[in-house]
Amino acid sequence: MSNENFIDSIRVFLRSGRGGDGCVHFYRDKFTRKGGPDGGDGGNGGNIIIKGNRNLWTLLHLRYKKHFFAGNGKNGSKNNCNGANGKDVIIELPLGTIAKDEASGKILGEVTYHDQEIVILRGGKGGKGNAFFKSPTNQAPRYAQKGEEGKEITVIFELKLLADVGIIGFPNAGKSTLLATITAAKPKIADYPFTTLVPNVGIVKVNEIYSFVISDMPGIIEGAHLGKGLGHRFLRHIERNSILLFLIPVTSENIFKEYLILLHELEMYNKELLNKKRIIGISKADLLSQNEIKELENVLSKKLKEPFVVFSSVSGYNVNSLINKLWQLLNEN
Ligand SMILES: Nc1nc2c(ncn2[C@@H]2O[C@H](COP(=O)(O)OP(=O)(O)OP(=O)(O)O)[C@@H](O)[C@H]2O)c(=O)[nH]1
Ligand SMILES: [Mg+2]
Repeated sequence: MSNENFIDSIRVFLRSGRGGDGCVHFYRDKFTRKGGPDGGDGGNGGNIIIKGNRNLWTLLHLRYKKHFFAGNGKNGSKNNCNGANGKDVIIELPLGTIAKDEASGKILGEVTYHDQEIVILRGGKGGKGNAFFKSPTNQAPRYAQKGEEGKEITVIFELKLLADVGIIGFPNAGKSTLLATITAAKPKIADYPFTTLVPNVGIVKVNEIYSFVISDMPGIIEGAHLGKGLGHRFLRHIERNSILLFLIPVTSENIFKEYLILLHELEMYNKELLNKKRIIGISKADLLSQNEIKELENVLSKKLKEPFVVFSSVSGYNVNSLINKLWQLLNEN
């Protein structure tokens, strides 16, 4: 995937509930042989509802659940008892997801804020019981309404993915290798600078339900904001990332200096980039011994205000802890 934002889309089959039938019944007891009509109404069929959830970032959680059936309404009964409504189905979606009717292409709804609920397919209405039809001219109606059928549609959920996390670093820092390690993306990786020419995007699965989007980009070098190297052309992409992951390899001659150069380049390009949440990944930890890693961590924790993780894409060391930190950062306000 060579585009920095791409469309995640999923096709689902939806069926709303059938409405319950109205009931035909006349009141009877020991003393009343010919009571009035008391048949209750049928319950409404369940609706299919979409709901915004700010903790979802992709549609991955729907990959294996493609059919949604809402419950049917119960029939009305005697004593003016109305049938219960059918159970609604609530489908949680990331903010920004659009629901489209596949057949007509019509947009049925778009979730834009947390907990927003939109009914995209109504259940059938429950039928009225015979009590409802009683009138001065017809005191004993012998009929009731049937419940309405549920409806069936195929819907496409579409989400334009913007990378939530952008990986930034000098050429050869291991940005694309990290992307390839934690997502299914297959970016080109090589031991020469400027292997990556355009950003690559991938989805990181945090667990069965949650995932987020990450992208690498061409390496940034000193003077990038003046047009040196390639990175400047893509700096505008990171304006849309909510977290910046700075990648600096343990082989760097001076980790702090490298970090400051990267920060300076971003600042010169657009000061506001420095307001974004930052985390620092120290890559290629497999090139150090456990003792060296401990020492490095000690130094870093004294000098850095930002969260950091020393990790290795090659050995897998601390990769999960990096993913968890990114997830945490992404979800804190
Ligand atoms: N030992 C070790 N080597 C790594 C690791 N990650 C990446 N490398 C190597 O570092 C070199 C550069 O890796 P890339 O992932 O292409 O680096 P990049 O930051 O994407 O580079 P550009 O696209 O050129 O900016 C390759 O030879 C990788 O095999 C790691 O965790 N350990
Ligand atoms: Mg690369």
